[in-house]
Amino acid sequence: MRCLLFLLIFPVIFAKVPTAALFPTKVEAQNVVVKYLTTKILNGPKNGAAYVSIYNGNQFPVTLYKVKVTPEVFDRVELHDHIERTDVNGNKYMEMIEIPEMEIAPGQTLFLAPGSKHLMLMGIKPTYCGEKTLTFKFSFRKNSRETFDISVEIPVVKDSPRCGE
Ligand SMILES: [Cu+2]
Repeated sequence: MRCLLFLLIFPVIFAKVPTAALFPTKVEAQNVVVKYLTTKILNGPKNGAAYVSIYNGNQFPVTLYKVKVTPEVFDRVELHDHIERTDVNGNKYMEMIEIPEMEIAPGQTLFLAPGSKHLMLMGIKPTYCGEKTLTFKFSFRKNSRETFDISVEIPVVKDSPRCGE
């Protein structure tokens, strides 16, 4: 339910804050490029979201299966998608669901964005505003089952209403 509420208010807030332009950090490893990591932490909601684009320059698919943030200012990070549902009156609506992983085909870019697949930052802790930077560790699996990580550091947005600045 909280997720649904967040979805409804999100487009308004996103339009005001062009955060993607602020963090053009690009980190590459194993022919995978992680770019434009952006967090969306609002004042009220218990959970936040993060968006990023991930390019797979390999000849084989790679799968994002886990994201961990340090310092641990969130209870956990979930991989989410939106699916269309129909209510008892036949009205369609979008709902967020947790998914176990996200596959990126060879030569393709996975865009995590509002209204699409995204990272859900579950349970924002009070310590969030005390941090200067956060490190997102993205864990990938190749189709050979071999795994690798890519870590991306981004600043904590202090001028958000949540942090009172
Ligand atoms: Cu979500």
